[in-house]
Amino acid sequence: WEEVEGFDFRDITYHRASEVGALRIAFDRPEKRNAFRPGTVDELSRALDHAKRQADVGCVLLTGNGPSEKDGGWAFCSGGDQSVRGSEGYEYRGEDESPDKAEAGRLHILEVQRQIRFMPKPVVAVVPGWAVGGGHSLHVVCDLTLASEEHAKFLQTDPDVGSYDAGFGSAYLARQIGQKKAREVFFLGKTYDAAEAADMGMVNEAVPHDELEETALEWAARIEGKSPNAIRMLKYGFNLPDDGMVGQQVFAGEATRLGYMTDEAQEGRDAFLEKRDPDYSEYPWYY
Ligand code: 1HA
Repeated sequence: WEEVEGFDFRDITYHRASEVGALRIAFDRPEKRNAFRPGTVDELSRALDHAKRQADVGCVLLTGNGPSEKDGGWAFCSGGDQSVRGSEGYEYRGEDESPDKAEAGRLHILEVQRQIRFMPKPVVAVVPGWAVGGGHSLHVVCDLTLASEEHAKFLQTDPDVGSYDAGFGSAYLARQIGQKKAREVFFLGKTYDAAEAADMGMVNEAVPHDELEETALEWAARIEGKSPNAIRMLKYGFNLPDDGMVGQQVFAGEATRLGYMTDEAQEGRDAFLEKRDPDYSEYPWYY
């Protein structure tokens, strides 16, 4: 892994694989079980935006660094940092955080969820430990989840702390594991290990902890070997039925992008620029 240049992140690390077109974004607050504060979310958002734009990258790995030096615990992400949660939502507080009033009441993690959802390449949640609350929802929204057999644990504490991801975190989870099970996750707040989560269908595979990163890279390499357009159309196709008209808009945008690449569409553009009627006679009405 090589550090991606041009960023000076505090709460995350951002690396590029040396031999595979893959990026690794990792929460880097292991002593807090990788809880995210507003600044963490901003950094994550910037990294995801950068990752989206890398034409030679086919896969993004989202993970959590560890273990904690304090107690050796592992975490993917434990959700919103409860110590900076203000009465208007999550607000900046503390020495490095901007006191800008306009930034208060922020729930920008939902924007990050949309960035992952609409990322034109797969995002894999690589879960080395706890995935809790808003951290659980992040793994739910990722395209695939790979988990540590020994240390991964999945838990929804949202209703314990008076929070609720009534969007992707619950509704999309219900698509993955069914309504009864998803309601169990939120209403009972049980902890599931990687094998249980895989049985439920919210984890793709549980692997031994020391093979986690290596397996994640193998997955990235497999994805990277495939047709970028095919993977992208499939991702947006999978999203479409659950994303309503936004899903249609994203998928249709891809259809238009591909359409623009045809001679037929270019004839329309050329005719306009040459101030003549378009001649589509060469282009069949396919059936
Ligand atoms: O639901 C949403 C949203 C919904 C809609 C829109 C936006 C949303 C944005 C966010 C969220 C949420 O994420 S709500 C859910 C917030 N997260 C939690 O309720 C999880 C709280 N943490 C825990 O339940 C546990 O810490 C744990 C199951 C993750 C781990 O337990 P463990 O292994 O026993 O460790 P523990 O000793 O509890 O934690 C280690 C250290 O990490 C503790 O600090 P220390 O006492 O050593 O100083 C602990 O306080 C800290 N820590 C863990 N999680 C958080 C945290 N500190 C702040 N915030 C945390 N989330």
